[in-house]
Amino acid sequence: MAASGSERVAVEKCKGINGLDKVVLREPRGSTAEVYLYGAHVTSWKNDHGEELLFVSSKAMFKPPKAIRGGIPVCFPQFGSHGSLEQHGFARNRFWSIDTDPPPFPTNSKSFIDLILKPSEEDMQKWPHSYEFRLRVALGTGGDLMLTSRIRNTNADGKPFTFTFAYHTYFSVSDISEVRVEGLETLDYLDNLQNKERSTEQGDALTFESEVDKIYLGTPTKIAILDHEKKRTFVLRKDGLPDAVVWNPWDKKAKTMADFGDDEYKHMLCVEAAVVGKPITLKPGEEWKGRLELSAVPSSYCSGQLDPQKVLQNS
Ligand code: TA6
Repeated sequence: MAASGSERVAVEKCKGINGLDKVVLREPRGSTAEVYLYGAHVTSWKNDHGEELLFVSSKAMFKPPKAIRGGIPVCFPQFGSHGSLEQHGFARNRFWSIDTDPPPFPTNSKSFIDLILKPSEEDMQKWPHSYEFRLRVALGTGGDLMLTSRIRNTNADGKPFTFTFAYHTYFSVSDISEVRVEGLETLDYLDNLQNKERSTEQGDALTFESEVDKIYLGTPTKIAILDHEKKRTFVLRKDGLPDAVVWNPWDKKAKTMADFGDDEYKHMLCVEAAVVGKPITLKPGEEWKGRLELSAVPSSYCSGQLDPQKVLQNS
């Protein structure tokens, strides 16, 4: 029965693009989020004005085995080309299930879904390890989006395994040349455009005027993305995810991507909570937890003088 205006269903299972299963989360004040079981992929996060906060390409293919271009792909058990597996691992192009019996995990949100991924025979050929990957996607009161991953080593042969990981978040921005990122100043990074060469970031906020593909090591747990035009600040909080990747393909790379529009680089920025520099190793029975919390707050911004500390402190 379709929900009436007043009666908002907090968690709705339905069909999305190409008939793929998805779950819609609704929060009483109006925020929403959408998650596809294909890749446990968040493809939409809207505030209580119905404004979309995540970027999804108009050319995104909702067709396995291609990963969905945009939203929040989950990179596991390998980030990028940091290993012998396919780029960004295989979790983002697998069908996940709804976890009907998750271990206790208290939350004060009513709008959440638990998803689970276990290895298939095919995966075991590529990555010979048993694991349980549980992902909870939740909408908090006030519309914050929370993703919590719990990965457990269930190998019966006593073998540990090692992995890297990222929430590859595509933020929707008004104009990339007007965006600043606060919290990564003076940090060391690996430059993916310079053969992963290690360098140190300059002292000011990041701004964007060309292709960028950097892995910042050992970042603060809070990073701010300020969208000047929209007077909006995304605050990214992370736990168990020491690194952060910043990516924008800019014009040339954009033209080489079939599932990405030539000018779409102007309206997106990836800032990804990640574990890359120091991969995680789990012995059988051990569990790792990685949590991401995203908020979108009005920027206390006026006439060119940004006070990063105020943004990071107040939010
Ligand atoms: O996170 C940045 C990055 O690793 C870039 O190197 C770029 O390749 C991007 O991910 C997108 O990767 P994809 O495999 O989704 O095309």
